[in-house]
Amino acid sequence: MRFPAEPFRIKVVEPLRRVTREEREQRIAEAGLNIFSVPADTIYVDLLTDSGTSAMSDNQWAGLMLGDESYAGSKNFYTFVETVRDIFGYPHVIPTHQGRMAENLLFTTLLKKGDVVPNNIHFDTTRANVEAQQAVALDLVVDEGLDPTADLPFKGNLDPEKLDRALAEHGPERIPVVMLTVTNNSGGGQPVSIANVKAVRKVCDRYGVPLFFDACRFAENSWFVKQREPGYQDREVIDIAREMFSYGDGCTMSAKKDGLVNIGGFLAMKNAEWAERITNLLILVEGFPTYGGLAGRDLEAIARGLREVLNEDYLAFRVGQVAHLGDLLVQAGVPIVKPVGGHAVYIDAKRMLPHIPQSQFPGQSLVVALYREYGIRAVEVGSLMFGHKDPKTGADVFPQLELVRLAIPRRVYTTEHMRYVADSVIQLFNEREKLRGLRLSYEAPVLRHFTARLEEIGRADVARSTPGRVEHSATR
Ligand code: P70
Repeated sequence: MRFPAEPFRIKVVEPLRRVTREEREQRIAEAGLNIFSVPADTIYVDLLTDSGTSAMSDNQWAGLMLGDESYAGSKNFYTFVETVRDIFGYPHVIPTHQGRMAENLLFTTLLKKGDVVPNNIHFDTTRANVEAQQAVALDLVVDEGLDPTADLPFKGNLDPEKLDRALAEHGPERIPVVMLTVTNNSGGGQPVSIANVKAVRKVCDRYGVPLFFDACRFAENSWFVKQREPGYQDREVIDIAREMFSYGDGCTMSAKKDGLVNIGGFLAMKNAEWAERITNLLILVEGFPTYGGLAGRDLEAIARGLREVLNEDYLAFRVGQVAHLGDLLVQAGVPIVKPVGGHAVYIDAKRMLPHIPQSQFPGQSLVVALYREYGIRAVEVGSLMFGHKDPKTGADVFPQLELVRLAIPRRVYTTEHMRYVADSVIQLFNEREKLRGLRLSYEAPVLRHFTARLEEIGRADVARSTPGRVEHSATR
């Protein structure tokens, strides 16, 4: 084992139900081949998301008991604000029930029709919240960030030259904010370097435009900086995080990731006038400013989670466990995005399934097979999530990357679970020519992947009768 063993022991366990292949076959058919519609208790290893799926520590659970549920002025709010200020450095802290509400409040307040928001790559909810204001979400990641084979340390970087061109072309008056997503989820969980943050800040300053972080996975990003960026090896991760945020004007945060909680988020910023406008909106849609859609106990759990996530033993294990899964797949020849990101392994479905055209959702085809054959839930980050019709020509537009994400919940699965996942993916890889394309039978106008229904084109029974396939007692 080339990474540290779990720096925790298990005090409470959640038993997993045994489910037969036949039941899964039926469940996924009923779900219209949409993995979001499958009951979670029919899944053995659930890698749908690392969001809101963390195991909280005994310290966080103890914090829940100290929840002060006063409508206004809960003591947990003050602990929460103090913690966010200490790590992020922004004076105005606004709690929200999760990340997308932070995005919604920010963009509703700042954007008007026709505005443009640059980002390294917008994640789905961020893009949808920009577009809901009839503004344009511009992805300006460095070119190598879109090349799954380029094994480089900071593929999440935003290209400062592309940003400069965008600002010159659209004018700073149409760009109210520049965003930087750390780590860059849609590009494979790749980190952004501090040098890049500084370079982006410089361009923003030249045009007088503020810089905000989408900070969901800030601790994992800071860990990568410590591992990979010259000059940061001897710095504490918390100091790296503080330095990174010092170059920004604020952040949106989904605490469901690096807050190590099951629900929660926040906005934090320097600008008092924006904070006031957003707070007024918060009262309308979330709640009083000292709870913002959360219980007092949730605020306490976030405050404690934000400290724990910066523990370097935890981060070494966390990022190491994800990398270990990636290594097992690489050794077997499975094409994945390299290097492995902080929270997930991304399988390159375009290269794994070249016989399925992007118009037939190769990524989703793999997702369906992983559930049906092995009880594993992954998520497609490709043509189903990001494909759309060109508003002018009506032609299908597909994203450059067609990925299947195996997102690893924090502190939830053991290394043996990772081996089971690796064995399963490798089996499917060895039988990949049996996978078939899919077609859509229903799609919603926005964020279609959550509710879409699909059908298999020329259904083939993958692996069912193949000798030597992985059997796992827990799923048979
Ligand atoms: C994920 C989840 C959420 C997210 C994010 C970034 C960079 C904002 C948000 C919104 C979403 C998801 C995707 C597929 C399946 C399940 C869930 N990302 N910015 O897993 O935060 O969810 O709290 O509103 O990654 O990557 P929130």
